[in-house]
Amino acid sequence: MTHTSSSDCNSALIERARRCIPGGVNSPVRAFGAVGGTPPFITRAEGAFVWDAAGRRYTDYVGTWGPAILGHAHPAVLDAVCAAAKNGLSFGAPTEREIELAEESGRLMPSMEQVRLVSSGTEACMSAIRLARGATGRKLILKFEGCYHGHADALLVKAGSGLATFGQPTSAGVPPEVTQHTLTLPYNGVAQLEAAFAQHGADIACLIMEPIGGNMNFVRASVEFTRRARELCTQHGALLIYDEVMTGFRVALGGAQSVYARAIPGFVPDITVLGKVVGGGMPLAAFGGRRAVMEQLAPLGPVYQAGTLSGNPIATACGLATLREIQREGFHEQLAARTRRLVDGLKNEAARAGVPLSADCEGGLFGYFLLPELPRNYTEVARSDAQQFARLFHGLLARGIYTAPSLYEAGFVSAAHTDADIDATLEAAAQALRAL
Ligand code: HOZ
Repeated sequence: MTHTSSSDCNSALIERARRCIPGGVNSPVRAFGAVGGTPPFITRAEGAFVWDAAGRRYTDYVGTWGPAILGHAHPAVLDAVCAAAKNGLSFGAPTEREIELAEESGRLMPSMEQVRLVSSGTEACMSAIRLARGATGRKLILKFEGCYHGHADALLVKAGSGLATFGQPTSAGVPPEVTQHTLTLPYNGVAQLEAAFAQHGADIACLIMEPIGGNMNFVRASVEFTRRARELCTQHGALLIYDEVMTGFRVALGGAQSVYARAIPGFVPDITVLGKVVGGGMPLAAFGGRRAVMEQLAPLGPVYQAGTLSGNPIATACGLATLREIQREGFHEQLAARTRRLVDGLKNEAARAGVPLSADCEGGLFGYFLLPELPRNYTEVARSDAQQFARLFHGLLARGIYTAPSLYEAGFVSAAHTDADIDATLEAAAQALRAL
């Protein structure tokens, strides 16, 4: 069945939303600014599908931007959330489930001897940076172009999707004094990384990186780049912060750090940042690392960090139920196989349609580019033809396939996507690619 993306219902809603919410949305990429048209207003989600206000069903590859690894409204997760809600919504006091979630996360990612729970990826990254600065007594932060670590002031420099999509290299409202201690380098640039440490090594508090750049679509850090990042941090006494908000529990049960540890024996970050899957769809994120570093946090240490909703009982119930489900035998193998089937299929269909397309995936995370070769950094991603991407996006949406409305965003497959769903997606993609 063919759909149109701008139904009367959705158009009426976005017009109404624009009157009372800036741009009509509560997070910029949802406004479809980069692709044009009207965003579907979602009324319901179940399994691999979302439904809009006009009652149209879409196969969903946004997956609420990552948390929905089990698919939407998984029964075991819903049961856990409803049971928790009956006992109260928020206590602002310690609960046993916080311990369970910290223990479980640390068991799956042993680099995290201790874990602190917060409410969003932005908060987790911001707190991890403060911790690294407090623990090292240094000021400089090293980050990479196209990597997004939330919207804390000091991190809004060349930060990929959202900013990239809207052509803002940084944000208004952030004084230069606030970002003067943030050094930004090209992703995968080993020589530039070495030069930065040679020049500033003694002042660098931390290097923060996405192991797979998921806010410039899907760009892998090379093994050599990751190895050098680890070695240089160790050599110069800087902390390596691995932002696994997108990759954590999604690309593998042990996160991207377990994937890179296969190629770099003994590889571990100093601090890991988690979000999305760890909260299963509720506002929950975390950061964790070695005990000696984590114990710099208040109330034990001098680095202050706090939150009324941190470790919220509903969010921890949701996260725990999700983490338990993804530990079922063969979960990630099957998820990876489905994602691979999608990515290989897209490449085949593009080749048949004569459209240059490259694509990559790891576990349940994927990306595709209207470029003949996979890009290695933000500059190469930005060579994509944004208009052609928008046409492909709308070709898919009109055929009931909901993908990220920006060429700088990654895609997400869930355990609820069946082979038949993937095949139907590929059939829609074949038509949309031929129509380009
Ligand atoms: N930060 C997300 C993009 N990488 C957007 C989240 C949203 O709009 O929900």
